[in-house]
Amino acid sequence: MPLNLSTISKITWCPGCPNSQILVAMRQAISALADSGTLKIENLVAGAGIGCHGKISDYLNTNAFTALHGRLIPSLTGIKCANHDLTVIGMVGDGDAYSEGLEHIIHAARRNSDIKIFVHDNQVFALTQGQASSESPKGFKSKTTPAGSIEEPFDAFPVLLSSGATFAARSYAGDIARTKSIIEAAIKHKGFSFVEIIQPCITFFDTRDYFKERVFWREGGPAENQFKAMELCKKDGEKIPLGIFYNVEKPTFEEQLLK
Ligand SMILES: Cc1ncc(C[n+]2csc(CCOP(=O)(O)OP(=O)(O)O)c2C)c(N)n1
Ligand code: SF4
Ligand SMILES: [Mg+2]
Repeated sequence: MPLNLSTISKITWCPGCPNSQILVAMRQAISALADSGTLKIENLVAGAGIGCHGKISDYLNTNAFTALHGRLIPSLTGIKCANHDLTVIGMVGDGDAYSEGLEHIIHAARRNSDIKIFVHDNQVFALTQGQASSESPKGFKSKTTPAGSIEEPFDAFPVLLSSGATFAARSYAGDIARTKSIIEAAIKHKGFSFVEIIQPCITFFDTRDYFKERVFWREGGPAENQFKAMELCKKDGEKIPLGIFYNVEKPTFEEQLLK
């Protein structure tokens, strides 16, 4: 069954918002997986958090829901536990995944829960109009940090890799083709997949030029262990590597539940 887009809601993101690029990549990945027989659309559950990113679940036309802010990930784990036949994906903001509710992503990685998490990382609370998030860079000026943020941003990669994530990747929304490939690989992966997608917010924190100059696709395959993966994903001075850093198979939380 192909992805039917005939009845989706009206798109209300700001014109030009890079969330639209993630939406296109997500639709293309889901359609490709359905066409190849890897995924049944009727078995796909697409959850989202509360934030601008969260509207994406309205625009996919799959089984979808939005969770309480900061509580998407335990909802996804519960859904997968209840029905192992479902493919469970979640689109979540940097505020939703890394600020309020940070503990959930760590425990999902630790359990190797068979859910796929896509973080729309725009380094800001966009829906609530531009406050600093735990991803905002030091010095970021906003309504809550008028003199500039005095905090260093949170880096999820070392935390999630050391917690047990079995798939870790970073992408850039502006590169739809590669984002689509990474989403496909993350959905195919059996176990916990973590993909951080850099997604500028053109209204409250327009980082398009900043990232265009700094992101690059690294050569070579994923690392053979989590410590090497931490090296691969590290920002090298001003340069920001993109790609799949880690992809290994381990027993999942859900498949061990009924043993
Ligand atoms: C429990 C709870 N706390 C706080 C809020 C207010 N709130 C709504 S969206 C949001 C931040 C959204 O930021 P992010 O998750 O990064 O998503 P974005 O809008 O940037 O896509 C906050 C704090 C809420 N709705 N519910
Ligand atoms: S506020 Fe930012 S993230 Fe939200 S729709 Fe507009 S550009 Fe996109
Ligand atoms: Mg955000």
